[in-house]
Formats: sequence, structure tokens, C-alpha cells
Amino acid sequence: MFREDLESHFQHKVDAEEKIEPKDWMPEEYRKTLIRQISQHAHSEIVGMLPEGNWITRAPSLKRKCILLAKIQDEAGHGLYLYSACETLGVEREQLLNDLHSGKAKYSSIFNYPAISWADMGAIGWLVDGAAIMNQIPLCRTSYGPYARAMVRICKEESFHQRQGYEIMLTLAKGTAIQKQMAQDALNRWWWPSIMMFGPNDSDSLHSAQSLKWKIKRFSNDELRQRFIDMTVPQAELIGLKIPDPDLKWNEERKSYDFGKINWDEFWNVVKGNGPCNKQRLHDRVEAHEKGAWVREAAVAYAEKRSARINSN
Ligand code: FAQ
Repeated sequence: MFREDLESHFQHKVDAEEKIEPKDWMPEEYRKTLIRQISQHAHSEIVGMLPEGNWITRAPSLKRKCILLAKIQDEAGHGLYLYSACETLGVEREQLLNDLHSGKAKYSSIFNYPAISWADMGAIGWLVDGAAIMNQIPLCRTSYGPYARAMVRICKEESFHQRQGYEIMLTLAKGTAIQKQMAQDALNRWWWPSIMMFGPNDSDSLHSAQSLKWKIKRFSNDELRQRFIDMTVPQAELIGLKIPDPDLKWNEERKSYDFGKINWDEFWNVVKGNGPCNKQRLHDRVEAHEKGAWVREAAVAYAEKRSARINSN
């Protein structure tokens, strides 16, 4: 087949909502876009374990500790499904990790903010996982089969994460005045970074138009951001917390909330590596990887020993 025929057959499949599978022909740019997005997503899950990991030893009760531990382990699992999905596109996991550790690869801006109080565990679950689900549920219908299938399970777990975060906020908001203040303070600090998670405005989004055509993305950054705000404002009201945006106002005509200006300078500064915790997160990630070398070596040695035993039988 000629290249034009291959491309038109590919687009036809995408338009017909058929999944593209690893061995199918795909445009090189489609493959590269997927590797970029899926690996950034995987890195986000893994780096995203760090702000919460700091609170495992300081959780206020055994029950809270078990829940937090389970949530963080889920994030590790999400990273692994996503690295595996990415590997089906012909890239090695080692390469992806090298790019993360050298600072070449991006991960979500949100994980470069500090988690300074227990209420931040509530805010991360409620807002960060809430934003993540809003973005990720449509990805269950993304055009690349392995990514779409990985997202189904990830979304089920993220929805539990969002509820556990909201429940922490609810408990604090119903608690003493100081506890309620802790919850409000966490909301004040995490609100705008969560809104930024959806990426630049559509007018400044480099990849959206092509990714929407290929059905890698199903909705634009601004559409998902608006949905998230519309979903979250009533949740804040229900537990008596105030969204830190004086311009937030219900727009009856649009049946949506109008909201204030996003500080894009702050966003790009964080994305470029100059956020409050970028250097620490990268340092901790590299250190965790180096300290885990013996586990990887042991796993490889065991696999070799096992296959040698099977082959000798
Ligand atoms: N942070 O043209 P677009 C989670 C970059 S998982 C950093 O609009 P695109 C779970 C973008 O890469 C959270 N960089 O890009 C959890 C591009 O740069 P490049 C992660 C960002 O790809 C919860 C440039 O800006 N979720 O939270 C960000 O079409 C709690 C231009 O942007 C995913 O990755 C950002 N926020 O749309 C874990 C979901 N936004 O690559 C632990 C999958 C944009 O050209 C605890 N990804 N950039 O150098 C996506 O849906 C998309 O990739 C977007 C960005 C929507 C994030």
C-alpha cells in the first residue's frame, strides 16, 4: 500500500472508533505522541508517590496509614501499567527512566508543590485525583488499545482515591476550628495548581488539535478544566469550604462557572523545572531508583535461574 493509503486507512479506523494495536501500521508522529504522553503520564504516577509518601509515617491513625499506603501502592501500579503500555510502542523502559532521571522528560506540574500538612493528603486525593479522573475517564476511549485498556483499571482506582481525599477533607471540615482551617489552607494552596494540571489554554496547546484528530485526546484541556471546576465547586460548598477565587461565579447562560485568571507564568515556571519542589522530587526519585537496584538485580537473577531450571528439564 502507498503511504497515503496507509494513512487514510489508519484515520478511517480511528474515526470508526476501532482500536489501534501495537502491530498495526501507524504514522510515526502518532507513535511519538503516544510515547510522549503515556511516558509523561507514567512518570507523573511515580513522582506523584513522593508528596504523599512523606506522610505515611505521620498519618494520624493506623486506619489512615493503611489507606494512604494502599493509595500510594496503587500509583506505583498505575506507573507500571503505563510503562508497559508505552513499551508496546517499541521504546525501552530503561530509556524512559533515564529521560525522567536526567530531567529531560516531563511529569505533571502538580507534583512540584510541597505537602506540608495532613490536610494536604485530603486536598491531593480530592483535587489532584479528582482532576486526574476528569482527564483520564475519556482516555479509557483513547484510540491506542493498550493505553485505553490500562486506563480502565486506573480510573477505577483513582475514583477510590478521590473519595478517600474528599472524606479526609470532610472529616477535617467537620472537626475543630483549627482542623477546618487546615482543610481551608490546603484547598487555598492546591486549588490553582490543580486547575493548571489540565495544561495550557486550548489556544496555547501545542498538541491538542492533532491529538483530538487521532482521538488520543477526547476533549480539549479547557473543556476538561471547566468540567472539573463545575464538579468541584458544589463539593467544596457541601463541606463548608471556600474556593480561593474571588472571580468564581455561576454563569446561568453557560450553565457553568466563570473563574479567575490562571497564572500561566507560574505554570510554565514549574514545567521548566523551577517550581518549589522540582529539584527535591528529582533527587528523591533518582535516589529511590538507585536504592532499588538490588531488587531489580535479584528479580533478574531469579528469572534467569528459573528459566535455566525449566530449560534443563
Ligand atoms: N504539567 O499541547 P499540550 C495523576 C506540557 S496523573 C507538565 O496541551 P498535551 C495521578 C505538555 O506535556 C497526572 N507539563 O500537551 C496521581 C507539552 O509539553 P511537551 C498526569 C504539562 O499532551 C494523582 C506542553 O505542556 N496525567 O495525577 C502539563 O496535548 C495523585 C503543551 O501542552 C496525565 O499525564 C502539566 N500539567 O496535553 C498520582 C494524563 N500540561 O510534551 C499521584 C495524560 C501540559 O510538548 C497522586 N496526559 N504540559 O514538551 C494528558 O492528558 C495530556 O498529556 C495533558 C497535556 C492534558 C496533560
